[in-house]
Amino acid sequence: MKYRILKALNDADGYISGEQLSESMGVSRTTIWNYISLLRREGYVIRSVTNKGYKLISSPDRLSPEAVSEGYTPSLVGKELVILQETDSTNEEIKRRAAAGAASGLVIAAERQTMGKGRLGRSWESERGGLFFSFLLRTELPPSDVTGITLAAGYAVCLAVREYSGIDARIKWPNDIIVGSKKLCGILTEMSAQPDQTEYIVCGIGINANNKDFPEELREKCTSLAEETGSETDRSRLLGCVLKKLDRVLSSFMVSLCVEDMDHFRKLCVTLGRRIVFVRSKERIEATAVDVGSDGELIARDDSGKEYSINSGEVTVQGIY
Ligand code: BT5
Repeated sequence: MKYRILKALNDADGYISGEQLSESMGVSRTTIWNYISLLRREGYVIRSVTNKGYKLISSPDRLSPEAVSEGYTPSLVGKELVILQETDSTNEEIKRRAAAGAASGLVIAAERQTMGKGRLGRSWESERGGLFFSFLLRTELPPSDVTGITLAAGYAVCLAVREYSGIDARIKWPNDIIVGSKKLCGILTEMSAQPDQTEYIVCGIGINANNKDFPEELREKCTSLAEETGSETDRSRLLGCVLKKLDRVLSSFMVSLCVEDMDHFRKLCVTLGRRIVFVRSKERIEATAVDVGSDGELIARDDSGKEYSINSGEVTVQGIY
């Protein structure tokens, strides 16, 4: 009932009367009033004016499972959703629960991480206002067949951010999401596997949403939705949007993205056509990124025309952080 009232307030173009609300919900006006009081206690600012009714002025910046799942029935990612106030790292939390038998599709989001992780032992700034979550996928495919999941996850996040905010978010291969030349989102994929069989994959996503006070050393190279749009992000709605895209992209994921998604990925990938630097057998190589192969590998060509296929590791892209 609370969420139906909230939705009606959200959808209303201006004020909505107590009478309208009680009629459409089939409850008394006193019940409506009690729920309005409850919502106010939870941080929603709702104005009430005699003879006009109620108007939602603002919502608290808090993740709500009901708001995340609104209008979306997951077939895979998000079948179970857990929201924590604080954890060390949502990837670690998923790994603990995976070891205890958690099912594929579990999503864990946290309002704050005390030890947010990047790749290669780096850390991820995880102050309140950001969106931090991870999902669990169980598969028995060989590890070599699931490497494209990281690419698919970055693609899904990029689509969701573009749809939610309208900003020109792009992908820096394999899966950083950037705006202009600054990083908006990072993705960390980890897996538990035998040489020939995967047990599970944990994919963790950090999106800078309403967090904008970054430490000095990061200010020049990262950005947030708050900075880019000049307005507050409804993080529950954004998370719902990302989960929906992930669910669609990963439900049809068979070793690689489908052809249409792969073509779209290439269009959104800022790395293509740029000069890059990477290391191969301890040698530093400069080349131009020319394509992304169907398994997600980056294809680069050096000035002598020699082609390289890059599957992982660090790639520096000229002009981007
Ligand atoms: C990543 O690593 O980009 C992967 C980040 C994954 C974070 C998510 S949050 C949910 C889940 N739980 C976790 O513990 N992790 C995942 P990498 O490419 O190594 O980038 C790390 C580098 O990005 C750092 O060394 C900083 O330079 C920079 N950085 C740190 N925090 C940042 C932030 N909030 N926004 C932009 N850049 C940041």
